[in-house]
Amino acid sequence: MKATALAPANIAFIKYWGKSDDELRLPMNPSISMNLDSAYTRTTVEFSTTRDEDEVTLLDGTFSEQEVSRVTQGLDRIRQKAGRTEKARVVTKNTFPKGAGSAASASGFAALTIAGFAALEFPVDEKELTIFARLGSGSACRSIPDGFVEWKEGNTSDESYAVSLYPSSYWDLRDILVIVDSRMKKVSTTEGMETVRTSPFLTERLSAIADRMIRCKEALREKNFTKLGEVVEEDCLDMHHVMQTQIPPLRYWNDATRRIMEATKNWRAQGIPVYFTIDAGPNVHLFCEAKYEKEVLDALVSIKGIESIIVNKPSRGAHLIADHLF
Ligand code: 2P0
Repeated sequence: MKATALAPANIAFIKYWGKSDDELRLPMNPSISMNLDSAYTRTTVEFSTTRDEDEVTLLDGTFSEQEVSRVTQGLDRIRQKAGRTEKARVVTKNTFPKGAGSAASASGFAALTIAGFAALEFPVDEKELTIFARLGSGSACRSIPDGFVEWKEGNTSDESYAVSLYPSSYWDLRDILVIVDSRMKKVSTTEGMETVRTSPFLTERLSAIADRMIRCKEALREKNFTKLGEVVEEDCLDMHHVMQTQIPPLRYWNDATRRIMEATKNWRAQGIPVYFTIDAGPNVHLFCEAKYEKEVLDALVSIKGIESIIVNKPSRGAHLIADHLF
């Protein structure tokens, strides 16, 4: 009754920000993302008949009580579906800083879902796995299918699931994750989204999403990098506009974030096709085609305030692996 899964973090091209149903984590809008091969979570789950309660451990860090209870609730949903009652030991490890806006909850719940069902040897198809991952953390559903992924918003839990648009081998892009602050953010994404309706710009963003989804899918289909970059930056800035105009306002950027955003524009003017996107934190994802990776990394050397850099290629989705964490 033991299994281990590896799940990638994902970076959204069209972002998820705002829920139409908080409990079911139904998003207000569909989203599109790419799985990241160097930013991932490994999780081992072992159920045992002799265990009295669930035990949840994060290696290289700590979970808050709230986070532990979110994991336990995820285990409860898995147990309920599989018709089982055994308690579990869960050990998990990230390759990147948790809570710094680089989607640790996405890879975490994707890994927990895959490992949990596998440990109970309970077969669940990919669509349903994405639904269970979504119930733990919305964006986690996008870490399950391969490569480039769409999360359909849906009006019911069954309709809100993720599918692969293209496999990871489809387009050799790079996501260069520039960490400028690896500390936990003060406001979690779940809390941040609870006040999304206080922004007067929410409605405007939502009405622009259908067109952006079309442009993003066209850019992927045509492998048109400029078209992709433009729509991704547009939606990133729009989401942060909504965040910054919520009450209370969510301001995630720091000086280094702004320096990189400004530099990206200059690098493009100098002939390096590179665009940025930023999640709910100060860290910046720079993306480019593989052939420009070195130029972007060289350009970053002149930027002050960078803690570390993680270069990601498109990744396959969450899957089982043989090496357990305990
Ligand atoms: C995204 N983010 O699409 C957007 C961009 C953050 C900014 O999905 O409350 O941690 O657990 O469903 O999944 C982060 O949201 O939120 C997120 P919950 P989650 O990647």
